[in-house]
Amino acid sequence: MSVPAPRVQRARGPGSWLARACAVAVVVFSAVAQAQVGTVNLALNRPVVTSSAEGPFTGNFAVDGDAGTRWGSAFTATEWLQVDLGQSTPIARVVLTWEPAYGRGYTVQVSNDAATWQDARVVTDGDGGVDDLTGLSGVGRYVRMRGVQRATGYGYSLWELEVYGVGTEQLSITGLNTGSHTWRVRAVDGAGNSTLSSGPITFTK
Ligand SMILES: [Ca+2]
Repeated sequence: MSVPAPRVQRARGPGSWLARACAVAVVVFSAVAQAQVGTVNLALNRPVVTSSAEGPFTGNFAVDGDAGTRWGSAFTATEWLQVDLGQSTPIARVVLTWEPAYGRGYTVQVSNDAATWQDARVVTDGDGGVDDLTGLSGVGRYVRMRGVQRATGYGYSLWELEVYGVGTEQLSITGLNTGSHTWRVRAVDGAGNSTLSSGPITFTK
C-alpha cells in the first residue's frame, strides 16, 4: 500500500549555530517508514444501517463476528449495507464474506457523514466467497457496500463485513550521532496537510 512517508523534523533550539548545524545534518540521515494494515476489525459489533433486510436476516449479523449468521437484502440490485465505525479513520482493507447470494458488481465506499460517499473500490467481476480488498486508501467514519449487480435472483447476503484501518507506523532513522536527541515528528499526507507531534521524543543513543 502507498502511504506517504512522514517527514521527521529536528526540534530546534533558539537559533544557535549548533541548532542550525544539527538541522542541516538531518538530511544525511536515512529514514524508512513502514505502514501496516491494522489487525483490529473496526466494524465488529458497530451500528449498521441497511437499505432492506430479508426477514430476520438483519444487518447487525454482518458485523457480529459470527461466520454462521448473515445479513440478507431484498431481491433488488441496488441494496446496500453501511457500518458506522464511530470516528473518521483511514480505511486500508475491507473483507466481505459472501453467502451464495453474492454481489457480482458492487462498490465499497467511505463517508464521513453517511451522505456524501467516495469510492474506495469498485468491483465488477465478483465471484463470491471471500473478497479480501486490500490497498484501500479512503478515510471515513462510515463504510458501505453498495450493490450494483447481483449474481443470483436473490439479494445480497453477507456472512461478515470486516473493516481494517492503518496500523501503527514505524519510522527507523540511522546515522545518528552518539548522545542525546530530542525530536518532534511532522507528518505530511499526499495533499500537503501537515501535523506536528504534540510532544517531543527524547532519547539517548
Ligand atoms: Ca455474521
